[in-house]
Amino acid sequence: MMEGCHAWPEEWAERYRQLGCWRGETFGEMLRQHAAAHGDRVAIVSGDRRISYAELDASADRLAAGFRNLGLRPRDRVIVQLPNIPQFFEVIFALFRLGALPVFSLPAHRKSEIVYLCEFAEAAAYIIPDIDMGFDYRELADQVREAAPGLRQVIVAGDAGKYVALDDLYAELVDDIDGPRPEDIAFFQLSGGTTGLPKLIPRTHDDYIYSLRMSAEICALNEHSVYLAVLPVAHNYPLSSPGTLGTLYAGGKVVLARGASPDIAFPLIAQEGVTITAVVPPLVLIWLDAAASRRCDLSPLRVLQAGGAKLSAEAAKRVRNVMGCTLQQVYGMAEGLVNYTRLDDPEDIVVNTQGRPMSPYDEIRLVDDDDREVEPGGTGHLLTRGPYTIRGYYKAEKHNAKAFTADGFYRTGDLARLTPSGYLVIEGRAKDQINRGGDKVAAEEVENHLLAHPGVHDAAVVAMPDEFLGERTCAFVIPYPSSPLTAAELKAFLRERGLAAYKIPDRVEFTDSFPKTGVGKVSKKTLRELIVNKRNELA
Ligand code: J2J
Repeated sequence: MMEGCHAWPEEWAERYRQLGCWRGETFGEMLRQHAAAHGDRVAIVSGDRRISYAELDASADRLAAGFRNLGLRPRDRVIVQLPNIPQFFEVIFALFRLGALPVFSLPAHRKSEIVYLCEFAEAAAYIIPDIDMGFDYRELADQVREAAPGLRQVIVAGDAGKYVALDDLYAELVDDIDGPRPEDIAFFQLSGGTTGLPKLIPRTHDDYIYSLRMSAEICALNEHSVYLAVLPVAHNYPLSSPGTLGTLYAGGKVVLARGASPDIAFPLIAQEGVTITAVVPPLVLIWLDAAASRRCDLSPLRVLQAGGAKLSAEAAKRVRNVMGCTLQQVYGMAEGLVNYTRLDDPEDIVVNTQGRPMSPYDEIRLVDDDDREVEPGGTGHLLTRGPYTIRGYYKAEKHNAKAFTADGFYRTGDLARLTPSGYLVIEGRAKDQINRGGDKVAAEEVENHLLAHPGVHDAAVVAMPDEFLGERTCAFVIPYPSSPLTAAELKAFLRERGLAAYKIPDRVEFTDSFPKTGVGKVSKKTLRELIVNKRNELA
């Protein structure tokens, strides 16, 4: 196993192989087999472009050769920050073939996140679009290179300017590439984060492909399935639950949307015969309103998945009538464990639970603050272990000691209860994170950026309830007495530091002290109550 990564203990690895979870597949081979079996079938649709399995397979080979010519080697880390464009798939399958390791970053990430990733992962290359959604990623690359001089290559999909053009890299593959083994790390996902710095999640070919196979089965995917990707494709949910990769695993068709609004997504559903798509709760609300108020043909759609944050039962109840399809709740995490309501589950379960584990070999524990099992039906901290849940973050020994139990259970940081039929209901969160409509914000990360401002004495970031996003972020700030600070000034400061926009606090409250807990820590619970009360008074 690669340095800094935690393999499953050998007896567990052997068990997962014997149980048939890990079948010795790799991503490179998976695509190769589809190309051989039905090469002319469409794999990816993007605007007017239709890419067959054979074409995707050939592009991956040629690009792998190009990456190798450029000096990329097996196990080199490559930051991939691409939007929903076909090149995303050509790039990642090329890297998979080569055994180089994509580090998946989101389009919203900016200098602060990318510089950290480049340095922490010791990245050899950074792959970006030219301009997307009005933002010039080449300018971001300029800043990143200045701050992270170890970065060897910047590769651009589109107009590359002074950087390497992805288009120029497609080369002839002259000899076979000795690809990775199934038990090797395939890529790194990013954790939603609870600490000052995001953690890297190493996933193997074996474990991830198992999660794709189970997801595809539960979602009844086959070669006739059409998956619409509206969320950013690099995120674990649209990538694997069953997402784009699960759809390719099943031999189906992936349709890439360049946005999630009904104006973009609904016509694609009708034109391409989309059968399944995945959204976050705020989008469910927008789509329900749009579908109820206009004439649109959503008839091909069989399954609307909602996940990433908790969907309200009220919204859940409306989906079948308004959208004319089955709702599937998905509760998952990039670290592993994914839960689904099943397509034939009764209404009550689909509306009121966040599903049950996808694998019979997922182990679930619900414990109190002292790690003791809670009473049946009681709410507790959710711990999990299984054939596709990691045993440790990359190079994070100190954090791993807290985030995993001695016997390898991952502490999800979520509070949940189990129904008598074994479905999970998410009741809350113990981790210091804000879930902004599916976008995860680590309080400590934002606090550290606020503390870098010379006028800030102390800062505490908490969630405040929000009807649309579920939660928004509120930063409580104690300024130095002599510095007259404004909220606008602080937000601008965070933007200048290159923090992703979704992490900029929605609201800033100035105060001269923080409420404390019995042991003298800042009481975030009291701060959360404070902001709720203040908003109620204003309303
Ligand atoms: C409540 N909270 C949820 C849900 C995630 C599939 C689906 C989602 C993710 C994901 C994913 C929730 N109800 N339905 O990777 O493969 C919160 C929990 C969880 C955290 C994980 C997938 N679905 N959550 O959202 O790594 O707090 O993955 O621990 O981004 O999102 O976030 P992330």
